[in-house]
Amino acid sequence: MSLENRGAFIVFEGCDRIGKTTQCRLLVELLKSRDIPVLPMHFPERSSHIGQVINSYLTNSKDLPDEVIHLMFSANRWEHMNQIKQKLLEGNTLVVDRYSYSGVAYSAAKGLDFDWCYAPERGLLKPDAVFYLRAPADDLTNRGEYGKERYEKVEFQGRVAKVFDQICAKEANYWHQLDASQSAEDLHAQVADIAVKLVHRVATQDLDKL
Ligand code: DGP
Ligand code: NA
Ligand code: NA
Repeated sequence: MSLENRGAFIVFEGCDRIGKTTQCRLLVELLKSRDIPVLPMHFPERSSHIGQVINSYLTNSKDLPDEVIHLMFSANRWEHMNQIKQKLLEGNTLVVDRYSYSGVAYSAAKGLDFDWCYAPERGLLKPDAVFYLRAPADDLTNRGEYGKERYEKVEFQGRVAKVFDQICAKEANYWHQLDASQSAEDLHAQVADIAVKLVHRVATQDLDKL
C-alpha cells in the first residue's frame, strides 16, 4: 500500500451476546491473511482511568447517574480519538467492537433523550461502515445465559435493539444490517465480502466526522 493510503474504520454494533466479538475476530484474521494491516479495538476500553470507572459501573460495584455514565462512555471514545486517527492514517484498518451507537442505544433505552445522547458523540471520527448484527426478538430471548453485568437483561436488551433499529434506518447509507441468527461462518462470509471491497474503496478517501 502506498503511503497516502489510509485504513478503513469498521465498527460492529448490536445487543449483548449477539456475536460481535466472534465476528470482529474472524474479520481481523481474514484481513491479516490478505496482508491488510489491521488492528482490533473494543469500546468501552476498560484499561484507562475512565475505563476503570465504566468497568466498576458495569459490574455493579459503582452507581452513577445515567447522564454521568453516558458522558463517561463518550469520554472513553474521545480519549482514544487521536490514537484512532493516527492508526488509520498510518494505513491500519480498525475493526472496532462497539462505538458511539452503543452509547446512544443503551442510554436512550433507559429513557434519556435521543438527541441529548448523540450530542457528545458529534465530532468523533465517523466509521466507513457499521455491521449491525441483529437477531429476531424471540431469538434474543432464547439466547438466555446473559452474564451478570448491569445491562444483561432480556427486557432491557429488547429496548436497546429498538434504538439500534431506529439508528440503522437513519444511517442506512453506511450501515449493513445482518442476520445474526445464521451461522458464524455464513455471517462472516457476508461481512468479509463487504469489508474487503470497503478497505480498497476508502483508501484514498478523507476521514469524516459524526
Ligand atoms: P461489552 O464490553 O461490549 O460487552 O460492553 C459492555 C456493556 O456496556 C454492554 O452491555 C454494552 C454497554 N455499552 C457499551 N458502550 C456503551 C455506551 O457507550 N454507553 C452505554 N450506556 N453502554 C454501553
Ligand atoms: Na457485554
Ligand atoms: Na462483546
